[in-house]
Amino acid sequence: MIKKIEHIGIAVRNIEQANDLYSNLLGIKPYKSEEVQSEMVLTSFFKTGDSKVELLEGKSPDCAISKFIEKKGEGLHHIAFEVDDIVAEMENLKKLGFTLLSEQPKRGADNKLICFVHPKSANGVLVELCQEIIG
Ligand code: CMX
Repeated sequence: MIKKIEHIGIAVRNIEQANDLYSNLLGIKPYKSEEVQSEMVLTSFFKTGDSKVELLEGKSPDCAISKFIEKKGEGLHHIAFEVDDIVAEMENLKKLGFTLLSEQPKRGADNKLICFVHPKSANGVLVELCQEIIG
């Protein structure tokens, strides 16, 4: 079951500059910065009430974020929904005809198991499912 919007991902060219900009915009500092090797991205997170804003900078020209910026420019990249049971939700969405980008959940930033739904099967929006890793 979908619990809430966990975060919104924003693709940026320079995360240091974007951190300053979003710190000014939101009036808070990022609570975490993290490199996710598997996705080749640098990330930082801002708490905005119950949800978060994630900034993402690509670490290599052929990673998803760099390709996205090359094609569309900086901006909204994905929307992430928190779920209780990511495996069950993946099965459910698969049965409903959505295209998942991995067969198994992967380890993502901010202590989460994650899985993406292809934007072509979700009205042009890259959707992420995420589940907090406990322990
Ligand atoms: N939102 C909406 N549409 C997107 C998109 C996005 N974030 N990324 C790509 N697309 C669109 C492209 O515009 C393109 O559309 P057209 O065919 O109409 O031009 C289509 O999807 C295919 O795009 P592509 O450039 O050919 O890129 P790929 O097929 O190589 O990859 C995708 C697209 C979504 C499968 C890939 O970006 C992916 O696997 N994403 C999930 C992983 C990810 O985004 N990781 C970074 C974040 C990690 C984190 O949060 O920690």
